Amino acid sequence: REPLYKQVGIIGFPTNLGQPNSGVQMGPRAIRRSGLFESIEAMGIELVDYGDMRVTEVFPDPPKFGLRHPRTHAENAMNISQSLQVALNHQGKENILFCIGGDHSVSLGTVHGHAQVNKDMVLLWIDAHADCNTCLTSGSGNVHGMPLSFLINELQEFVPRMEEFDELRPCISFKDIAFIGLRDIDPGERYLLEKFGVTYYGMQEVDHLGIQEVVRRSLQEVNPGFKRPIHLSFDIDSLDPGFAKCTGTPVPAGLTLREGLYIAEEVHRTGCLKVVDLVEVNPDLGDPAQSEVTVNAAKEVIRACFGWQRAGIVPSNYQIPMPA
Ligand code: B3U
Ligand code: MN
Ligand code: MN
Repeated sequence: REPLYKQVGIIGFPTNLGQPNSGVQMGPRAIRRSGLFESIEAMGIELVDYGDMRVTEVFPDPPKFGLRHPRTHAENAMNISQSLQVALNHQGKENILFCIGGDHSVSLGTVHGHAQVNKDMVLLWIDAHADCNTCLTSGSGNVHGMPLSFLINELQEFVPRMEEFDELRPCISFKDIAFIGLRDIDPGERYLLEKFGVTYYGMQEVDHLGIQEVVRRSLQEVNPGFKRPIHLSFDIDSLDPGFAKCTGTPVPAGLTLREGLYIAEEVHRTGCLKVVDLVEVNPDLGDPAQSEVTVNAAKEVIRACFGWQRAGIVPSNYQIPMPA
């Protein structure tokens, strides 16, 4: 089978101020060294590496409404959005772009940027957490648990105005988002998910229905007929800590690597997958063996997104050896 994509783009966003642990800014570097590029080459797909965007830290930057580093996040999000729009316009619509974090605050910029280019995009959020806290419902003040509150139209009445974020207009509706893998949801988040009748499949639903049905329903609900571009935001902490220990907030009883790969493979198969975030890999947490397991899981999810098959692939230049 011919690959669906001619070109894979990669862009690194080494943020870490969306959460308290240092090390997550090393995600792009670790994932670039994981053997990912060899897989891209083996499939005969062209790689365009846009490098890492420079992340800035603004001083002074006291919390607002409990939200830590508001000016820093607003500025980085606008820069991420811009970089992503430039890369997407450069790549052309038929290709796929990977955004490597960094913590999940990067999606504040990536989803915003993607929505400017593909106005009708839908969003799949694969995560242990719902990341839709407002700064008022958040118990932590960490922006990696809040990116969706700035992006979702319906949530704006619950978010206090912060002039720093004025340019970051909301760009997506709850009905265009499906969540999979949730198992650590804060009360305010659960309230909002219920209030707006959001499509979400927590681990209880994954156990009840099976991953196949969960993915089928998620796609059917947000993207019937596979007509709209898909943004897949994959937080590595959606996976069980047995497969991804090296992340800031691991939560037990998560997706197996097989379930994670199945999601990526099925979303790939729709032909609509345009942008993928792979976030929250922190190679500095845990021991070196766990770090390797986590980075490898990220690599496997990424390559499933661009069409790598677990049954193996035939490299584009493969020649079958023949007897003389
Ligand atoms: N919901 C909690 C915890 C959390 C969110 N995202 C991650 N952890 N990775 C919060 O801080 O908002
Ligand atoms: Mn997340
Ligand atoms: Mn998470």
